[in-house]
Amino acid sequence: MPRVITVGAAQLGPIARADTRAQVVGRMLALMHEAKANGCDLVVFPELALTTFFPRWYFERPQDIDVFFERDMPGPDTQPLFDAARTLGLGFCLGYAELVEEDGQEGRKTRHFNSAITVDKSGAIVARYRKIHLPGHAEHEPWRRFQHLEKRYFERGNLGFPAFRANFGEGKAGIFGMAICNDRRWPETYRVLGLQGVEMILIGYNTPVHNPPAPEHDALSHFHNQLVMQSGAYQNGTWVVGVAKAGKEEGVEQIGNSIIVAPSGEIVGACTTTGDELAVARCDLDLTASYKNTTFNFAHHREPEQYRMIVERKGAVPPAKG
Ligand code: ING
Repeated sequence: MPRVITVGAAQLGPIARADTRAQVVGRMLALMHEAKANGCDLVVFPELALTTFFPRWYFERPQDIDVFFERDMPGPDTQPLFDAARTLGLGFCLGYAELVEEDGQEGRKTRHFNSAITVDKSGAIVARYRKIHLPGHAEHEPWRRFQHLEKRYFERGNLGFPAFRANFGEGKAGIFGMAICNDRRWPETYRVLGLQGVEMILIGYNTPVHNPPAPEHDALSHFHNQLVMQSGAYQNGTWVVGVAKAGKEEGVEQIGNSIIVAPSGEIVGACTTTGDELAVARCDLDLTASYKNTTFNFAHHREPEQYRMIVERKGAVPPAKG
């Protein structure tokens, strides 16, 4: 029996700084009910889905920053999402700002991560991921039209890129992975998951149209968004679901372009607005075998020894003589 999972890309439109968690969770619950009505087994929400994208502003005081973080997951504001998972029989992937007391090199301290969890149909958290590729900068850069201070507000993720088994109903079990926003631009993200046999990668993002360090790329923001996820899917024989926080949010235009990509690299579902919108696709996880067992049969065709030699040779090509 084919392992077909019906997936909803649950794109969110702008979230204002003044919007409460309850207001946002209400919008997410509406998308979960719509997903259920469309036969979904799993919905994917964006990165930092509970609040406005706060790294666009410079804050100094911890109390101004920590208001955007969740100390508990589920907490009182997010418990309705977990209840809905159970009552509707619908899994979800949620991106959020995670504040946690955790041991590290410097002993036990408060840690701040840009995180995502996957919750199954019973309402249980089955996997957690913490964003590794943190874009932007750490200090205030007033020359920018808006800031991108992820390197200031988050620590680099410390969980690696773990693929995990999850089950979204009878005959709907597979190997999943998560990534967050800028992670999707790096081929290593997909390959590290691909080497673990991943069959579907769940990605949320907040992507401004304008990239202050490289405004010449702005017109290509949709193209680059699709390029990286389509190539990551094809080159690793996996489904990829990319979901935006979209629209003009606190004055900053963010791309929508949420898409569901097949292991062929083809886009099989897409949002066409920049608001709250659900795109749905039936995803046959067994389709991944058509690529994993042929073109991208890593055991037969990949040459890790050759790559290792190049990596160990290190450094760029030496300058031309003379
Ligand atoms: N946002 C952006 C992203 O990687 C960015 C940052 C925008 C990088 C445009 C390059 C170009 O989609 C997050 N949150 O990572």
